[in-house]
Amino acid sequence: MSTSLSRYLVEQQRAKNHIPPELRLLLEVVARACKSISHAVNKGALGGVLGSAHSENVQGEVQKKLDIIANEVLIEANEWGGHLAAMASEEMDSIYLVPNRYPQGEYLLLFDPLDGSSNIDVNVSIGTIFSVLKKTEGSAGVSEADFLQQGSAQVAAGYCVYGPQTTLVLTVGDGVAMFTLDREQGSFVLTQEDVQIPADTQEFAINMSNMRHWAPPVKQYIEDCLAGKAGARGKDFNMRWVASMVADVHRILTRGGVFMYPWDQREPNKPGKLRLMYEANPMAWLVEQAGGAATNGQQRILDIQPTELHQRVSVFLGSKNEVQRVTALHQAS
Ligand code: P6P
Repeated sequence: MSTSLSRYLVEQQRAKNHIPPELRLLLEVVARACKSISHAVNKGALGGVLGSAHSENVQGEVQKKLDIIANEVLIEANEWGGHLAAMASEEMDSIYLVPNRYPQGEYLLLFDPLDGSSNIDVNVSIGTIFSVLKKTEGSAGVSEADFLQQGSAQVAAGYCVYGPQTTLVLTVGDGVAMFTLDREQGSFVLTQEDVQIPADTQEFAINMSNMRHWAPPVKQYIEDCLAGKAGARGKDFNMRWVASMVADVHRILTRGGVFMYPWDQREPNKPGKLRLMYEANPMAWLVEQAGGAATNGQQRILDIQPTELHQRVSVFLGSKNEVQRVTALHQAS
């Protein structure tokens, strides 16, 4: 008898008293929204959903039609349920308060509705990343300040990768579980539990075209990897770069590896490209829950105290021993 996402969450709530009913409901709604997004993504050109929306998001990036569709699906699915106080999205400048016509809840939902959207039009895996926080106890109303919590305060985090399979990957603090969408039943089915990332790896993920812009510790780490068996590492390395964080992180959760998006001198005032609140934090928690590590080169990502909703961060995550090695190179520089 296969285990559905709903049954897994009920067991997490009942057997382990791990998640309250409101959080279980929220996660089931997010999963349903991801199913709808998967359906829209899978239509591709047949659904008229490819290409640019000819608008820009808060990051100044041109939005794809599917970026906006995915954002709207998540807002509409989650605003009426009574479990949320507000939402935040890569695609929206400010937080989205649950309209007064609906009951307010205690949870805050943050998401990148469709990460990797440069891959949409070329049919390469993309995904939805989400993070759940609780509103500050007793605070009246809700503001952006309620969202500015360390990643260690997350109560749930996950992503849904829209690839050859549509797979939802989730943690509520009790390890990482993977659920594959059974399109005939229309439900997510548990296909892996207690995901573990090997502590060592021979595979790194970074956009090598930026090498001349990196800081010395990153250059040193990658040069050692490229030197292979004859070099300091004494082993050969392979490289992967999908340019879709969800796809690269899914590979690392599945077989190990190290993912890096470091600071570079092209935009020296930006700590990195990826966003802390709805990309790095949820991925960092998932990776740590699977026995891996995640730092910004200096400190644990989950310990970073946010100051802005859309702030960016350098990211080094994956196989623990590799993350520790590249982090030690930064700390020694
Ligand atoms: P580059 C996608 O746009 C994204 O935010 C991540 O999903 C991905 O890892 C990264 O940017 C790719 O960046 O500079 O290689 O295109």
